Amino acid sequence: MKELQELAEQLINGYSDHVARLTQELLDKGATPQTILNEGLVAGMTVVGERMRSGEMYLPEVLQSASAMHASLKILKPHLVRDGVESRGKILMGTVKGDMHDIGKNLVGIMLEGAGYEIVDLGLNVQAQKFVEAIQTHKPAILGLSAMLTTTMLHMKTTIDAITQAGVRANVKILVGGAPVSQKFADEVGADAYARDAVKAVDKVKELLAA
Ligand code: B1M
Repeated sequence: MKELQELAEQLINGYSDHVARLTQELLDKGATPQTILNEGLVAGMTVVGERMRSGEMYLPEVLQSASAMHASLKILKPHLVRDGVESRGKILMGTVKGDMHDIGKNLVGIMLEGAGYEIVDLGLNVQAQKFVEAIQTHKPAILGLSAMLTTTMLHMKTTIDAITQAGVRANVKILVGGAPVSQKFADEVGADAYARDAVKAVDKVKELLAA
């Protein structure tokens, strides 16, 4: 679809207004939210990542693309989330300390909300102690940790260690994800599960709660 390609291009250009308008137009034309997400937004963000790495795009431009992605996700969210579903369990989420990436984590949260789970989102750059306190306060069934940098992913271990030291590790199952994270890394840091993307995250949460 030509509009999906245009959506990806406008996202790369960082034009939030155009991205929002195109998202609505695609929905009106019957495109599914998943198609818009994967073939428009994620496709565009992949190019942004490549250009960032090669030095063709700088941080301010990448931030504009991120804002454009947020503008589209705001419109897509009600279509990804089912209304009036009784909560199937509480999930605490956050991006670990030092990490300012939240688009992927937000997407995982939206998909989990759509699958009927209640989300408590601590945001980004979350200190280990804040996760510990939130587990004690909210008593979630699952904690979802996100990291996008090879440096910050190490804070997944710091966070899990802090949770263990606080004596609440047995109260919560831990799911980890983010571009540099792998099943091997999840095993090394003592997580209960790893998910490659938002769709897999929903599957893993279902498996963890059934276990
Ligand atoms: Co950053 N950045 N960034 N960045 N950024 C990456 C991650 C990078 C790969 C770009 C590159 O060099 N090619 C690179 C990391 C290299 C590395 O460590 N291996 C990088 C870098 C280097 C940096 C800075 C250090 C740049 C600098 O300052 N010189 C800096 C670090 C800041 C910090 O965190 N301390 C930085 C900053 C930023 C912005 C703030 C400008 C912005 C983030 C804005 C925001 O999120 N609000 C940004 C962006 C946008 C990106 C890229 C371009 C896009 C990330 C994204 O949103 N992708 C990214 C390159 C790329 O990934 N293509 C890049 C779309 C999103 C839907 O996918 O986040 O992968 P993703 O989430 C997926 C899965 O990973 C998974 O499911 C999601 C949905 O399917 N997932 C989970 C994620 N969390 C999960 C949790 C789960 C389960 C699955 O369970 C709980």
